[in-house]
Amino acid sequence: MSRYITIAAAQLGPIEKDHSRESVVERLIAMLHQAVSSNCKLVVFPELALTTFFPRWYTEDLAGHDHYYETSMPSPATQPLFDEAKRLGIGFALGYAELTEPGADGLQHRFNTTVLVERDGTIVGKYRKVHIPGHEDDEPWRPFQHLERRYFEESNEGFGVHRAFDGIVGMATCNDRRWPETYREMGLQGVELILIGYNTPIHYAPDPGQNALQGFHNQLCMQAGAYQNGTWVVGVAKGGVEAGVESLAQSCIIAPSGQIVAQATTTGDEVITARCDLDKCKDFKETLFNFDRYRRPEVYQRITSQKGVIEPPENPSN
Ligand code: CDV
Repeated sequence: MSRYITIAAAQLGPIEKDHSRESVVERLIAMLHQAVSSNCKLVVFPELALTTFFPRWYTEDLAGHDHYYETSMPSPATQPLFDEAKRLGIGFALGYAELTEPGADGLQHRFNTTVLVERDGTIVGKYRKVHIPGHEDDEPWRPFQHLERRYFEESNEGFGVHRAFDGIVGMATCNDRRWPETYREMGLQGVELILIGYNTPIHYAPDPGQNALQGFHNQLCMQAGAYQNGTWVVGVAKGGVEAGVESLAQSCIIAPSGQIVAQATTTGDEVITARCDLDKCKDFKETLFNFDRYRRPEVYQRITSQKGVIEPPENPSN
């Protein structure tokens, strides 16, 4: 059996501080049209796709930066994207900064969120980023800041999956893609398609030795996650030089075999597509990675009971 869906990864080039939401949404809609002309049913946009990557600027006054967040989805600025996608019968995943209504604690919360929208315009679900990288406080020694931990809370909602697009679909965001737990949590729910947006600066200040490996690590973690869980993975960048900071592009679509079947060739706005057979997941889920038959959760207990590394005691004879 085959269950084909043609999917687009809609890579974005830079969004500068003075670019309006409206102008960005126009770019997204232009890519939506390109995707439709390639018969796509789903378009995946990057992490924080509506604004510049604002966590690179330190602020004492978080509330003074609330204009970077959406308080509703669709928001007034994104409504034209929702309307056009529905008219065209195409679904999408969109990363954005979310400022919630006050919760039971009376507080508003800030999340790095992705919304998944079906072909008929209904919202399938939201994913709020779990692994928040970077730092909370100003670190002036860095050439630029990565203050995601100041601007966003860690979500405790985990990695849910959804029955959508005639398959089982999950989401993750940027740094999540480096953690095997991300994929396995969804793999254990039978995921067939994982959608991942990212903003990855080439320069990694804590260890610049990793700069030259950014592209390699990007592919390494997403290809491994796809293969080890028998799932399609769509990785979508906001790439290029934004506010003087160069970010990785290299958006790609990865098959359950772990092979890359489509990859961006530029660092700007670019739509890549692939015709994905969701039934291909079974080739891996029912053989080498037949979880029910071969997994040994009883010997994996550290995975959920322990956070950091606990080394064995020193050998007394040394
Ligand atoms: N937006 C991100 O999560 N970026 C991180 C960087 C800071 C390492 C990433 O994992 O790509």
